Amino acid sequence: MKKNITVQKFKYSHLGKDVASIQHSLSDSLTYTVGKDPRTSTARDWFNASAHTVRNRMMENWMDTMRSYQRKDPKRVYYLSLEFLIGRLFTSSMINVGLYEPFKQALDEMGLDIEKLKEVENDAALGNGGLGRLAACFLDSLSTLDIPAYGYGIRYEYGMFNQQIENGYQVEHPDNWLRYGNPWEFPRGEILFPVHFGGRVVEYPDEEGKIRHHWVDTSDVMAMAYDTPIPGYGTNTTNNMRLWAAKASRDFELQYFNEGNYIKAVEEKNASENLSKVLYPNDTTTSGKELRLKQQYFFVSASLQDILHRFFRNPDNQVENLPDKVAIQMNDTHPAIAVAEMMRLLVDLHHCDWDLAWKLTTRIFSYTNHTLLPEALETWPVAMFERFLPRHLQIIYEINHHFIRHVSHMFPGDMELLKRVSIIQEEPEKRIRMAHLATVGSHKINGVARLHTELMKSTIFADFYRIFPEKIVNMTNGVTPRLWLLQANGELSSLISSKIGQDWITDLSLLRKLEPLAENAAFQQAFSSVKLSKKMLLAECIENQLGIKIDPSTLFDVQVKRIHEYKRQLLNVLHAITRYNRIRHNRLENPVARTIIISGKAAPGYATAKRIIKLINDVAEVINNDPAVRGLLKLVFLPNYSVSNALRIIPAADLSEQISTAGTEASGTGNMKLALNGALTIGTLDGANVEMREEVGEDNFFIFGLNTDEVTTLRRDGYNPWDYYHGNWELREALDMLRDGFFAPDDPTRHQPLFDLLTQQGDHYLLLADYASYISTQEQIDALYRNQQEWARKAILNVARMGKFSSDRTINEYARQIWQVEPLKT
Ligand code: 26Q
Repeated sequence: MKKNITVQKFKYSHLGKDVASIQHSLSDSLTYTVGKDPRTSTARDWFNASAHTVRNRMMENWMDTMRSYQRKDPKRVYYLSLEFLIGRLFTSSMINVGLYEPFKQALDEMGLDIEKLKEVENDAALGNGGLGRLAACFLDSLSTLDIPAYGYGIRYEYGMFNQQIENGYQVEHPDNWLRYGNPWEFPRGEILFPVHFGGRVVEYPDEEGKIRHHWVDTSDVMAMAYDTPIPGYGTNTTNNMRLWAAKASRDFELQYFNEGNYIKAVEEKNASENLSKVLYPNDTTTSGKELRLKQQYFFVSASLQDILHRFFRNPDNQVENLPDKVAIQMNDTHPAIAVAEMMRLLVDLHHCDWDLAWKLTTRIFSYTNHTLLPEALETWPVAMFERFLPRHLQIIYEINHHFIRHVSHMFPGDMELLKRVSIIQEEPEKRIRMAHLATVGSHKINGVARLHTELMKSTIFADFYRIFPEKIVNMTNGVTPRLWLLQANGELSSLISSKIGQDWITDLSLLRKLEPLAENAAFQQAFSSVKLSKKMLLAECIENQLGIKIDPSTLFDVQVKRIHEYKRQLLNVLHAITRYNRIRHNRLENPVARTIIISGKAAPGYATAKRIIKLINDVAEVINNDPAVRGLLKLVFLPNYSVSNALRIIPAADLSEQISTAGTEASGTGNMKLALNGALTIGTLDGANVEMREEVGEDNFFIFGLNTDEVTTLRRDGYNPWDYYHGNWELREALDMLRDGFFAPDDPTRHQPLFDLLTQQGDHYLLLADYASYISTQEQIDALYRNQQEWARKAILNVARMGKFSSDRTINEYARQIWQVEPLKT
């Protein structure tokens, strides 16, 4: 860390937010920052000038916030996440600092179209899906609520891959999002921490004869900070998201001098910088790759060094007070190595004794669980730890030793219990269970919806619930209304504000004031025409992109999320096929025209998910080109689901598909975004659907299928998908079409593996068991759609009753019940 220089004369510009000041800054930025002549400037040049103009107007608040944190040294929250799925920042930043309207006008007057400039920006797609987007929504809420907070993560050079569809198949392309630079980040060349790997541990006695540990002969990588300001909405608080990039340490250059092997030195330098190269695109099955574990330790180590450095900068702070100033939230187990790293820093470097260090550590940390699926629970081979985190391995063994002793005192003689809860899994190979490490090392662990938390207690964390009954708490997810309503749907936002004012933007529970308007015909009319205009925009987009014409007057039936068996996109396809059969064989009395829209990415190594994408495209090809369909059905797969695409799709949805097998979707957050934009939900009693239905009322929410208890019972009693196959001729008809290659005339066996999955292989996610209930619920939805007023009434009630699902409410709960942090106004 470099020494500061004191200056005599300094004052802020306090840049104006009026149209004239903005225009002045725009021409300054274009000339002096972008370095372009307006006569030869492109949309990208104007975007860059605009981004700088916006960014400059966040700096003073940002610095004031950081300065006030430094002066008052409040307790801070550190949100550690391998993922921040931010999306674009141009519009969000303008909205949050109150610049949007004057900025638009400034550009208008100059003859520039703000919509065109927005499209220039690449998404920061530094996340897979729900978990990453949740982290981004949380940052927005933390700033808006004036909570002293930092997001810590990795500055991946390549984010989530871009999905192209070629011949119906997913093809992945690298996301080189930084190619044209990133105007929102500030490289901090001086904020640089070494991160150690490998080497060995030596023990030595200190002056008092206590055994100490030195981790030596390591190879080091440097972590360099890149900071992005996160302004709150309507407040001065502007927090920091600090992302780490790997830089080779100088050692690599020295090696070159010492060994004279220039090429090798450069190769190794390169290899060490690979650490922050790419986001792993798996969202359920763990990759098991060494580089992934290295990424985890890399960002954890840098973040903890930074946190402790900040803590000890205040000379009044003593190590004993660490939990009074520091709360660290681990977003899933991905940063769970932080528990061992904190112990190492406290014991080996700060010479705390073990018991004190452990007390501090557990008071500081808390852990959020996002999944119950066994294949998603992270474990790492002990051998891998031995190789590059040898000291951490010792510490984990020590933690486990203390923990196991504690449990054996509580439950004497229960050896099976000890085996089950041990941080070390013994069979078939020795592995470290990261969820156990995170649980033992935290004072609170939380699920992300009430049902999910209850299932944690009764299933995968049942033993821990017995051992630490107070530890497991629920924090139902939420989404930020600034992005998912105000920005996604300016038209609906204006309509709402015209009736109830603007306070809903920071207090979403106020949407309840709309309830009486649900009965009002004029309001229903206005609401429906906003929806129609969003559907027209999406239709235009789809036609431009895919050449498919869709009719905005049809029911837009939307399923957008990662492609996974448990999310059951296949069930959606079975419905599409059934509907197609009913239409072409004239089995419908009064058909309702539908457009089924599906979007989402498959993990590149997930063969079944990729087959599902190909099937959707194959079925779409047949349905969309069969004249017998007579405009009553279209199926569209929209490529490359992303935050930006979500912002176009979600406001246009009439129906939201949340159809996971009960007990598998921890919460879901797309469900909240869609309902907030006036879509009705067809869903199972899973994740947050349960609480959404409770809020909006069962008459306004379409539930179908088995609940979690029924799922458990059916599986226990022996589920046989063939019973359903033989018991329902329409289901059999649809499945046989898969088996017989109806949708793959060029390769009739192509969809057989999917048929087999749902039949011979036991249909693990119980699609066939839920099929009949799903289809009949879809019929009820058709019936309701025929009555447009009634539909609008229910949709309005959904919007009015979504208040609970603001991430502001979620963050307030975390702040009070887990972090014990207070807001601090700047
Ligand atoms: C783990 C190890 C190695 C490589 C990758 C991963 C990995 C990465 C991302 C594992 C899981 C994820 C993401 C999980 C996720 O997005 N879960 C979702 O979290 C949402 C927010 O809580 C919930 O709403 C969803 O229900 C849940 O599926």
